[in-house]
Amino acid sequence: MDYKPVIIDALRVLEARDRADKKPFSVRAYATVLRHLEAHPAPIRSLAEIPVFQGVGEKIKKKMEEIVETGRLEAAEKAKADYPLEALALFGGIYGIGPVKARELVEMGLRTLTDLRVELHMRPDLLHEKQKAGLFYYEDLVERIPREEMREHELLLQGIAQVPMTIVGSYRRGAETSGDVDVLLRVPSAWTAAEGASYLHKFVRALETAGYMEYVLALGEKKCMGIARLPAQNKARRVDFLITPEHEYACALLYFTGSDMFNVAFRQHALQKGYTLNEHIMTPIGDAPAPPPFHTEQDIFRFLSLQYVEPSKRVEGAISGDAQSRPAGAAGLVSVCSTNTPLSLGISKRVLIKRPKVVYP
Ligand code: TTP
Ligand code: MG
Repeated sequence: MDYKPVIIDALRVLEARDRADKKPFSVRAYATVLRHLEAHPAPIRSLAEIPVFQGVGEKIKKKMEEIVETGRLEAAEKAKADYPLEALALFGGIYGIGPVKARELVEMGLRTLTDLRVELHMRPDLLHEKQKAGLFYYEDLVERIPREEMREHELLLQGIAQVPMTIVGSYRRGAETSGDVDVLLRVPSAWTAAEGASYLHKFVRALETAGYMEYVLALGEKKCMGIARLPAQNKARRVDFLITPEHEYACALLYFTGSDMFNVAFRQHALQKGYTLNEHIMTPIGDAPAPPPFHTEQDIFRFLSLQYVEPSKRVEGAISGDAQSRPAGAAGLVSVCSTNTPLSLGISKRVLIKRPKVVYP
């Protein structure tokens, strides 16, 4: 018998358990071995056929041995019994609900959205207002937005913004569907924070008046997160607006265009050149010279001696392989001066711990 599918299932359960328990290093270890196992071409029918993977420790190896010897993994059986993983994932997928709250709901015996809605009816303080909005809009918000609809958001917003704006994220990368509408609003560098905030508040008010913005989740000086709906559409969508002064615009455009994997590889490359990079600014480390002002993304690539990568090519750093090894795919960063040596980190999406999307001001 080939135990590989049993091993994969059991390790997936443990990965999910440790994600629920917020153990990122352990999650990463399971993700690594799972990636290797999924790519492993041969069956695993005996102890001798258990493959040795680089970076996979003794503990996980023992678990694979237990499965080959007994046909099951006790820790995974126990995890399945203790952790209703589907319910945890369901509740954790509601906007505003993190792993701790999801766990609390599951421990109360709740398993489905209906359970949660009924319980909330009896105990209105079970969720705070934003979580309630997340639950209310859940069915709409889990759906991805078709590109044609994204274009309609763009047209509507351009008509109201009164400052240059760009929809970034997956839309700018040319994706056929997007999870949300990420918008950068470019304002003059001379504006004070108060002027920026005043503009943002007026803009959001105008979106409400237009019947577009339906629920404001968070509104700060520079950022607004909300739930909006196009006039003729029946689905509510997540929208994020970010005020960016002109002198930070290139860095913001690069960062929020992503993808997140591309950003990781890009920042790593900047570090090698002696700079840290975030969504606002590039900063020299030690005695590296100060960078010039960046007006465009191309300026940033050029400064770091990289060939420009079109947004549509900014996909994962490289699809698989260990952090040190694999060369980049089409999206790999290519150094202009080092005879086209790919510089991607070769980080797989699975090992990347995404920062949580939900941010409360
Ligand atoms: P997201 O909207 O989370 O991602 P996305 O637009 O690429 O994908 P989706 O269609 O699912 O919405 O974030 C926008 C960009 O912000 C993302 O492409 C890159 C950057 N970002 C990071 O670099 N790291 C992160 O952890 C997150 C959440 C975003
Ligand atoms: Mg997005």
